[in-house]
Amino acid sequence: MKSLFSINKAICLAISLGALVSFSSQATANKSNDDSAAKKLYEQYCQSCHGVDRLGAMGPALLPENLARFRKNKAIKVINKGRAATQMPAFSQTLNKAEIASLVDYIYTPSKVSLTWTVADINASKVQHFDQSKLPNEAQFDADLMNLFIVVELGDHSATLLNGDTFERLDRFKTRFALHGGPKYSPDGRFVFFASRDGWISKYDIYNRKTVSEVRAAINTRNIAISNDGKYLIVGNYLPNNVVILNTSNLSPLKVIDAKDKDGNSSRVSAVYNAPPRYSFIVALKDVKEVWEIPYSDKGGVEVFKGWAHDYKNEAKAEGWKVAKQFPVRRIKTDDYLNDFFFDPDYINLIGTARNSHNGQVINLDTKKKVASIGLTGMPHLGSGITWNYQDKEVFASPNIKEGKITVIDMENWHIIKEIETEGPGFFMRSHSKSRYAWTDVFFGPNNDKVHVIDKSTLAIVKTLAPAPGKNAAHVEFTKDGKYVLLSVWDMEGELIVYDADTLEIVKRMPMKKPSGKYNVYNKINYERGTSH
Ligand code: DHE
Repeated sequence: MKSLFSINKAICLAISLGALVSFSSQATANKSNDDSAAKKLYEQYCQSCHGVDRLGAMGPALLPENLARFRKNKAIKVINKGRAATQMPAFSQTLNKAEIASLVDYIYTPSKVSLTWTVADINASKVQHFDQSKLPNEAQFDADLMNLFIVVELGDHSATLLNGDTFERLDRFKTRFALHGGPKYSPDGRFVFFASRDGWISKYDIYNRKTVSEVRAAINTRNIAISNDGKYLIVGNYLPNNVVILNTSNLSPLKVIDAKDKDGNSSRVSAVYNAPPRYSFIVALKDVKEVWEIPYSDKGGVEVFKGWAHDYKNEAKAEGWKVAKQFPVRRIKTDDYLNDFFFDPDYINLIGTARNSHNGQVINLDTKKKVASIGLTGMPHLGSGITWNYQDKEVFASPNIKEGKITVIDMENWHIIKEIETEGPGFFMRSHSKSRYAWTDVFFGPNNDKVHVIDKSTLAIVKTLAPAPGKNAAHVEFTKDGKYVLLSVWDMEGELIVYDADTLEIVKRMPMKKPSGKYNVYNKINYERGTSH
C-alpha cells in the first residue's frame, strides 16, 4: 500500500510551488542571503512543505518564535522519525546525524525576513475578481440550493460544486494552495469562504459560480469561522500570532487582535470557532493557558454577557471602550494548554485537549471553571467528534489520531461509556440525525483504506468497507436528508463515492484529484449534529 507520506512528499512540492507564487512581495524582497549548508538542506528537504524562508505552507512555520514550546531534542526526534498524525515524514534514512543537527540549529535561528503582516499588508493584498453588486442575486442554475456540496480537491488545489440530488458537477474551480479546515458558508448558503494554510481567504459566490474576492489575512493560517449573521469572518493564525476579523462583504480587516496572554506572552492560535447561541467566537491558543471568547454582536452582549458583564466591562475599560466594544476579548484561564476543542450543543461547556496531555478538560464557558476531567489516552481529535442520543443520553464520540479507537462519552457526567476498537487511528467521524449510523475512517497505518460504520444505538461496528483497496478512504458527509453518504478516496487518482446511507450500497463513483473534505450547505448552516461546525 502506498504510504500517505510518499504521496504527500509529491504534493508538498506542488504546494511549495504554489506558496512561491502566492508569497507576498514583501517577504520576497526581504529574502535572506544566508547560503549556509543547513539552509541548502532546508531548501532541499523541508521547504516544499514548510515554505520559503521557513514561513510555513502545508507544514507549520519553522522559526524560533513558533518553536518556543518545542525543545531541540524533540525536534531532532521528529526529523528522524516523522510526526504522528501529521504529514511529516521520517528522515532518518535520508539524512545523517550531523545534517539533522545542523537543520535543527538552522530552524532555531531567528529569521532575517520580516515576520510582520500588518493591516496595510492585508489591505494591499486584496484581489477583487468581480464586482459583487453587478452579479445577479439569483442562482444561475437549477438545483436545490440547500442540498449543494463543496468538495475540496487537494490534489490539484481545486474545489467542486456538486448537486446533492443528482451528484453532478455544477462547477470546478481553482482554489488557493493547501486549503485547510472547513470552508464556511454565509447563513443563506450563497457564499462560501475558504482559508489556505498560507493565509489566503477566498470568497466564492455559489449563485454565480465565481470567486469574487480574495485577501491574504496572514502569513500562516489555521482556519476560519463565520458569525451567525454572516457579517464577520475570524481568521486564526500561527504567523503572526493573532486573529484577524474580516468584514465578509468586502473582506476588509475590521480588527487584528494579537494573541497574548494577560502577562503579554505571545501564542500561536490553534483554531477559531463560532459559538452560535453565544453570538461569539471562541479562540484556541496553542502556547498559553487561556481560551478566548470574542463576542461579535450586541445581542450576545445582552443575552450572553448576563452573568459576566463585569469581566466585559473591565476588559473593555482596559482596551478603551470604543475599540473594545466591538470584539472585546474575554479571557478564560485554563489549568493546561488546550488546543483541540469540542462544544456541547448549547455551547455552555467546552471540551478541550492538548496534543501531549492525557486528559480532556471540560470548562464551563459561563463560569470559566473546570467542571470535569476526562481520562482520554492517545490523541483524541475532538474537533472531528459528533454527538447523538444513545439510551436517552446525549453522547459525544471522538476519533483518535494516535490509537485505533473511538471514545464515546456521556455528556451528562463526562464518563467514558465505551471505547470502540477500530483498525487504526482515524481522523474524521460523521453522521446525520436521520441516519442510524456513524462513519469513521482509519486514516493512519496499514488499514487506511478502511472505513467503519457504527450503529449509534448499539455502539458496535456493523460494517467495515474498503471502497478502493490500497487507497486511503477518509472523511464522509451526508446529504441534506441524510439518505446518502459521500466518501473520499483520498488519493491523486482518487474518487468521490456516494453510498446509500441505509443499505450501504454504492450509488455512484466520480473520479477526483485527492478529494479531502466535503461540506453540505444545509447541514453546515443548520449546525446539523452529525457534522463539524
Ligand atoms: Fe486538519 C479541520 C487541525 C492535519 C484535513 N483540522 C481541522 C480543524 C482543526 C484542524 C482545528 C477544524 C477547523 C475548522 O472546522 O475550520 N489538522 C489540524 C491539526 O492540528 C493537524 C493534526 C496538524 C496540522 O498540520 O495542522 C491537522 N488536517 C490535517 C491533515 O493532515 C489533513 C488530513 C490534510 C490537510 O488538509 O492538511 C487535514 N482538517 C482537515 C480537513 C478539515 C480539518 C479536511 C475539515 C473537516 C470538516 O469536515 O470540517
